[in-house]
Amino acid sequence: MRLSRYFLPILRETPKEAEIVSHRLMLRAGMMRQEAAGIYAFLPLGFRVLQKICRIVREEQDRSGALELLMPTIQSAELWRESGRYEAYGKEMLRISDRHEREMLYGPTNEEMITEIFRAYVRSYKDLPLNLYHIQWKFRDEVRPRFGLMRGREFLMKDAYSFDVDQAGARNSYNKMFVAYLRTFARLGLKSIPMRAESGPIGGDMSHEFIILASTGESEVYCHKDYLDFAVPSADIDFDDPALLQATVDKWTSLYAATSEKHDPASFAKLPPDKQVSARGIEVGHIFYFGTKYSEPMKALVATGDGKEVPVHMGSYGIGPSRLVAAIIEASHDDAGIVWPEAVAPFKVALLNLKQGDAATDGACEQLYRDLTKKGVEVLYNDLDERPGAKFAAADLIGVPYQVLIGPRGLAEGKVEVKRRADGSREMMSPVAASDLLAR
Ligand code: 5CA
Repeated sequence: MRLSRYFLPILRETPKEAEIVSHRLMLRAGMMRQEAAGIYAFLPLGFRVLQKICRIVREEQDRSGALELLMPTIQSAELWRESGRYEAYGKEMLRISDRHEREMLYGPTNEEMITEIFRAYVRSYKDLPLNLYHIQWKFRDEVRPRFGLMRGREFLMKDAYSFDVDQAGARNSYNKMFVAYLRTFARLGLKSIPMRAESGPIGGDMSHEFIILASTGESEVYCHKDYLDFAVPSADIDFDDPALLQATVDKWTSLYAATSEKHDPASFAKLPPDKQVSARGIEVGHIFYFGTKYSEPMKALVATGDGKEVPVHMGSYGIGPSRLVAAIIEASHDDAGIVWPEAVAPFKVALLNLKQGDAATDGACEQLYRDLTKKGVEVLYNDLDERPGAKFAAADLIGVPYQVLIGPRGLAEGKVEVKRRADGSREMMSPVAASDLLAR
C-alpha cells in the first residue's frame, strides 16, 4: 500500500478525552473515530488489525470443532420474554420498536436466539455435541462507556454456544473452549490467565474469565506467578481426547487465580510471598457453563439414549475482538507508539523513502516495494514528500514490526537499513538481503 493513496489520518496532538494509552494511541494513529459515546468507526488501519484478530479467533474456534454461523443484531423482545431476561436485563439493553410497534432490541448477547435455532432443528442426543458461534456486533448501554474500545457500547463479540445431552458432555465442551482460548490469546501475542469468575446476568455456576495483566485494566485480580510461565497447548492438541483436555484444564486451574469478586484473601495469603501476583487485568474472554437455564424455560429438549426427553445442557463462550485491539496495545507499546505483535500487525513492513524525488532512492524503494508485494509481504510504503523525521515518528507510532529506511547515503554503499520496531535494533544490508529477511 502506498501511503499517498491510503487513508491514515495521523493526529499530531494527543487527544484530551483519552484517559488510557491504547485509546490515545488508536486516535493518534488514525485507527478509529468516535461517532457517539462508546460507539466507534474503524478506520482502515484499525480495521486491518480487527480483521487479523478475528481471523485468529476463527481459526482456533474452527480447530476446536465449533461451527460458524451469523445471527442478526436485532432480536425480538418475545424471545427474551421466554427466558425471563427481557425485564431482568434492565437499562443496559437498547430497546427499539419497529413501525408496527413491535418490541425489538439490539442484541447484548445471543443465548435466547441460539436456543431458538437449536430447538427448531435438533431433537436427539445423536446430533450432539454441537457448538455454534458467530462474530457479530453487540450493544450494551453501559452507564460509563470509557477507555475507547475497551468498554464500548457497541462492540464486536465472538460468542459461541455449546449443546450437550448431559453435564459430563457439557464439561467436555467447556474444556474445548478453555483450551481454544489459551491458544487464541497466545497467538495474539498475549499471556492470558484463566481466573475463576462471577457469571453475572449470563448465569451458571462454572465460569472463567481470561485475563491479561495490564496496569490500566478495570479488574482487580490475584494469581500465582507461575501461570505467567505455563506452556500453552500446541496446535496439534487432540480435541477428540476428553481426558487430555481435562488434564490441560486441570493444570491451568491448579494454582490460585481469581478476580476480585471470587477472591479469597486467606487462600491467597498461603502462597509463598514471591509467588503472589496482585495486579490489574483486562478481561479479554469469558466462558460460562449454565446447564439448563435457557433450555428449560425455552423448551429446548433432546431425546436421551434411553428414550427420555431432557432439556439440553448449554454453555456460552465470549471473546471481545474490538476490546482486544485496545488490550494488545495496552500490553505492547512504548513512548514512541504501538509495538504490534507480528500476528496482528496492520502491515508487516513500513518502507520509508528518506529522499522522495531523488531518482536513485525512488527507484530502490519502488523495486523493493514491488518485490515484497509480489512475495505476499504486507508493506506500507511511505512515499510522501515529508521530512525523514516525520516519517520515522509516524512509523514508530503505527508500530509495524519492521521498518526499511532507504536513502542516498546507504544506497551509495548499496545498502538499506532494516529496523525492528520491538527492540529498536538496526542493521544495514543489501536490498536483496532485506527482501529475503522480510519475506521469511
Ligand atoms: N454470552 C456471554 C458469552 S458469549 C457473554 O456475553 N459474555 S460477556 O458478557 O462476558 O462478554 C464476552 C466478552 O465480550 C468479554 O469477555 C469482553 O471481551 C467483551 N466485552 C464485553 N463487554 C464489552 C464492552 N462493553 N466493550 C468491549 N468489549 C466487551
